[in-house]
Amino acid sequence: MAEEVKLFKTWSSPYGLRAVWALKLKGIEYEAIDEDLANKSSQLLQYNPVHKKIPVLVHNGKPIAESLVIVEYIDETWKQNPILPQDPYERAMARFWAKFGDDKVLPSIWGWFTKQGKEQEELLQQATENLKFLEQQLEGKVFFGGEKIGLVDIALGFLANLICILEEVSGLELITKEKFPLLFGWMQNFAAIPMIKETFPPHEKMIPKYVALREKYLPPVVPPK
Ligand SMILES: N[C@@H](CCC(=O)N[C@@H](CS)C(=O)NCC(=O)O)C(=O)O
Repeated sequence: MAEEVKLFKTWSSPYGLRAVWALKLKGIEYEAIDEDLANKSSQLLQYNPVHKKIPVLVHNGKPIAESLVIVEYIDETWKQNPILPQDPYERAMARFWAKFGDDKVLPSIWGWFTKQGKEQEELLQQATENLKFLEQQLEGKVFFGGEKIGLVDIALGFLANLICILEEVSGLELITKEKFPLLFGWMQNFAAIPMIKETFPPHEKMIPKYVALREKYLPPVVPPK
């Protein structure tokens, strides 16, 4: 029986990209359905009634939500090109660092991008501390997964696309070659993989999107009296 694989995503979502990368790594054909999150489809609401978010993978009619859950499902369903390590301890560590990306790295970077003044300085400190942990994880490795990309690379891959956009829009620097040589090199290596590069949302569309997002979240500037 032909497999039915559908992926509900958006053109720009870093979470959606995780599922795209996992499917591509496995060589699985799928139908991509780009959602308008301002006007969610009834199918999305039916498939992910709990969070009402993308991505959702639908495999032979069965929906799976949450990007990291989807990536693990893909890895367990199609065995070629493993994403998670075989060793139980290494698997646990990969899950730990992937979760660290969502729990700590992403919120601190988002805060740094959308705040100003003292609050922003504090978030920069938090983000720097988190990024230092990632830098340590890359010692002696090309990718977080070693010689090949794995779960942590897929979980954090959004950094390779998004950081330069956040830096350009804010006019600030976050991940420089001087401060984070290994992470900087990893971003370049990851972004250079043809299968990854071709999926990155276009820079010229991302810039206005993130300019608008920053304006939405930044507090209004009060003119001095
Ligand atoms: N933890 C979720 C986060 C997914 C997520 O935040 N998706 C956003 C798009 S980037 C979304 O669908 N937002 C719609 C909403 O919040 O209404 C995952 O890893 O899949």
